[in-house]
Amino acid sequence: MEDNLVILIVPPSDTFRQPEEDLGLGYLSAVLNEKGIDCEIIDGFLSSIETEEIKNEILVRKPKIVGFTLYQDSLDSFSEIAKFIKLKVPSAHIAIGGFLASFNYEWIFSSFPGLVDSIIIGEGEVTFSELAEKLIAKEDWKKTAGLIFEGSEKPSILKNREKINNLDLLPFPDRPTIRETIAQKNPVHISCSRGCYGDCSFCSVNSFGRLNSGEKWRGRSIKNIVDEIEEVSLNYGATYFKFVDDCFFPPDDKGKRAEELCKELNKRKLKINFRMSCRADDVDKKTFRLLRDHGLFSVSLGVESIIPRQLKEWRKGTTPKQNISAVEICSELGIIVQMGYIMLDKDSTIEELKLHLNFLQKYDYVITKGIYSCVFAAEGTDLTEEYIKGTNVKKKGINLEYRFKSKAVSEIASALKKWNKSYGDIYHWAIDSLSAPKAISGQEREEIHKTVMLLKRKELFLLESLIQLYEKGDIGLVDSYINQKIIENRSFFTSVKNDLVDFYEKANLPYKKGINPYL
Ligand code: B12
Ligand code: SF4
Repeated sequence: MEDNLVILIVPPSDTFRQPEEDLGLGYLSAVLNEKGIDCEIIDGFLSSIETEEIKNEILVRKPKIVGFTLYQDSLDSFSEIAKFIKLKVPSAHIAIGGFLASFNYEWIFSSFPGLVDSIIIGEGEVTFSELAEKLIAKEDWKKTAGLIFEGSEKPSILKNREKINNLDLLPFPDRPTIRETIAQKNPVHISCSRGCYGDCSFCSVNSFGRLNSGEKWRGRSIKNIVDEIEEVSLNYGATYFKFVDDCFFPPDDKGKRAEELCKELNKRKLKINFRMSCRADDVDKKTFRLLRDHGLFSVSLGVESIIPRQLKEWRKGTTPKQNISAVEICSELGIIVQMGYIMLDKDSTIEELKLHLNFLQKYDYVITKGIYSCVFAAEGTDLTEEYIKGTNVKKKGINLEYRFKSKAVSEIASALKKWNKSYGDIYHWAIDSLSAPKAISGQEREEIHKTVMLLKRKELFLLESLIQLYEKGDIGLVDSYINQKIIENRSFFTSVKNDLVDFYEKANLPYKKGINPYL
């Protein structure tokens, strides 16, 4: 047993999503190593390391602590590895963390009895390093704030764990997979801030922030961010960056942070390409022109809807006008918009569907994640709390399923879902290079954008036809209509698939197929 060794694992995932750097574990590892505790990361997802190989590594190294980050699509590989550890290296402490673990701790303890020693709730660095120090010193770890264990009391202790207020005090994250990341043409991740000042009821980021006490939005200083960008550029030649924070801007910023960033990049003569996420009401032309001129080529924009009812119920805090203006500004500036958009919820009506359709048709050049988009009631969110009180909902594992109130909407939603199930893999493949976004040239982006538009327009035409069927009084024909369309379009999708194979080969982009567990 290596008395001082911590191994952090991203288990292999069975998913259509393409792997990217895991900054969460990178930060945990950097903090532990800084404290003199040996910490290594095995990214089974990104590095395609099979569970057998991970088990072997653990058997040979016999770590003191094994930490896992969990997603729904990696639960099987996690439980296989954890069972092996309990059998072969029983002295190792198994800790898990991240969003899924933080919101579903009761379900985890009951689904994997005896496998998990502790679950770290919320932000991990301080809690996990305290836990590791106590375990190494053989002290009682059970009173550590911010964690929970099987049989422990409900997490009133969690409230004691403060969020890290000054993020500049954190070391830069360890990046054991950076060479692979760049070779896979993935952008290098940078976390410029944590949390979001928004309060959307469906949002996991919002509820995750409430698991620990402290400020909602915390930003690193621009100097600290650019120091890291510079270091990664110089050491590894990285030029494409993904700012993974959900909201680059602090509240009431009025473009100040963007100006500061651009000034600092100029001062150091750093020429980078980057993507960021923000709210629609953070977009103004002057700021975004400046950002574009300093490398912003893509923005993940939380529009969600243009229906006042939905924006209000979801506490989005933006108006349809602000949402539309943000999309128009980005398009005018030639910035790709990866638009967060949720068309359906349990109260959706046909009239609302028509408004969505008009909007999506008018601004069809934005990238969306497929025509079937339905509000996801994630565990821990206010929306889920509210839905649970309703009668049309049932729990399936850790997911909440609900029915649509309108029969017609329900028929159309099922048809769209069926369509996405049939061809969603091709759609996802097509948008991935734009939505990740991959480190490809502007010309390649334009080329793949054309393919995405072909697919998207087909989906929008389909939605229009379904609404027309309803208006003609033929809602009963929706299912047979979609079945017919799925068959009719086989050769179209085969030809798009061939184009994608060519494109990915030409652009030298890897792509791993997988299933979408959410459809
Ligand atoms: C980049 C990203 C990805 C990347 C890389 C994933 C990764 N492994 O980091 C990719 C594109 C692959 C991805 C995929 C998915 N993602 Co994602 N992703 C993000 C994003 C934008 C940033 C992650 C990040 O780097 N954060 C910054 C770091 C510092 O924070 P962190 O990762 O949360 O880690 C901290 C804590 O969570 C905790 N922690 C995490 N793991 C562990 C483990 C241990 C042992 C301990 C002690 C602590 C700990 O400590 C860390 C340091 O404080 C987040 C949004 C967000 N705000 O985080 C969504 C997010 C995490 N993703 C999400 C989802 C849903 C997914 C997918 C399931 C989507 C899908 N439809 O398939 C897939 C899962 C596929 C998979 N198996 O990974 C959701 C999770 C929501 C939820 N309730 O579970 C988020 C929150 C987005 C959202 N707004 O809803 N994602
Ligand atoms: S603005 Fe975006 S990140 Fe912020 S709370 Fe709303 S959905 Fe979440």
